[in-house]
Amino acid sequence: MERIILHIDMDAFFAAIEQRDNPEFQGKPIVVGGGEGNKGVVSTASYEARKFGIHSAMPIYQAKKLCPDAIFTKGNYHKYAEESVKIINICQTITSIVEPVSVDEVYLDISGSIPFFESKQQIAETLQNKILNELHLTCSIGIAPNKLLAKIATEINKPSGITIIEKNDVEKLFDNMPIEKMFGIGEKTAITLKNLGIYTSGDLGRFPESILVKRFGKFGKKLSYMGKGIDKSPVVPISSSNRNRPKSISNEITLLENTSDKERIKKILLKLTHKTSYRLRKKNASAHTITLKIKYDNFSVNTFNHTVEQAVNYDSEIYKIVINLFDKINLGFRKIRLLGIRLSNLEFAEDPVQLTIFSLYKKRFASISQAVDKLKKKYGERIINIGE
Ligand code: TTP
Ligand code: MG
Repeated sequence: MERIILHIDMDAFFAAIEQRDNPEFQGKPIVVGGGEGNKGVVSTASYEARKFGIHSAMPIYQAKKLCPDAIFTKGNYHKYAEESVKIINICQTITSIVEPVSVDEVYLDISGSIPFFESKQQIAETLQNKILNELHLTCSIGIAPNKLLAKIATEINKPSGITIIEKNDVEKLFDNMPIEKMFGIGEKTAITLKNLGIYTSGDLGRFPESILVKRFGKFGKKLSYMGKGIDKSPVVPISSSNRNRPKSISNEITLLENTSDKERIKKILLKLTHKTSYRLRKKNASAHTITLKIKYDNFSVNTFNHTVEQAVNYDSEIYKIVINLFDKINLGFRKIRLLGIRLSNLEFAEDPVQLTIFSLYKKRFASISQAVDKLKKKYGERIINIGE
């Protein structure tokens, strides 16, 4: 059976959410991103702001030069993540084979859904309408025999478009597609390909595979497939097998040198907080009880714990509790040899979609935890090392 893949990409995602939630932003140039003052880069810009040449990854100060009257907002990643979850939930009403690939992009394998609808076009319209009615956001959709072509299709009519690519359209489309516009081909690869006389995706498809393999190794084979519009990768649905539930999550660290330097100890506790809370979030969990363990240079051990009514799982929340516990300790003449944090009394969110979205945001933004920017400012870049 021929596969039918649908790709969806939200229009000006973060900016559209801000426009929806702040009616005074509607129809205006909006720029989301940046940090304090003019620091940082643009996350995204509304289509009104794009007319001035503003785009993702552009430094904020440059965007301000291009359009001083634009509305600049830092953005709220938690809110965006919640919207991503809702989008996936809506996609799952069309089929269960739904794979989120970025914060605002999803693939659906709709091969089996066709009998329930009039046409591919109608599936796309249904999805667009649901998202518009329920979330008041617009999206663009591409439908094609595979993921590669579906993603290309989405880009063709943005914003709010629906584009269907059939197998027979590929040759003409690819002959008109400059090689640097092809997904998965970076700047460097494009230069190398041009040196081989490959200027369009069509050229790539016609180029002898053996030479590409010689030049690029395994990637050469993939390139050759891409040039022919072939992509055999499946849509991998979100797994619901996250049933692995620990009783507690803990991390300890033995210090290289015993110390009573409180600032140093707090930095180490921050690192430990990142580690444990990251593991906690990966399990889609939050904790009611936070325990601080301390081993002194005389090898005696103390534990201190605090239980909260509302379970926590962000670094900032957990770190605050850890520091409160630590500040109450009277070290006296003792030095600390080992520090540990244990998160227990765990509560699990069932939803694997949330977990998937969390990891996508993390991949994109280094950390979803709001605490990170604040902590970076306080302790410097190096101490912030979220992840494992
Ligand atoms: P995109 O889908 O690339 O962009 P977009 O949705 O804003 O606009 P388009 O209509 O062209 O699809 O990215 C989705 C979100 O990811 C975007 O709203 C903000 C964020 N993002 C960044 O933070 N930095 C980046 O460099 C890019 C490309 C996106
Ligand atoms: Mg988008």
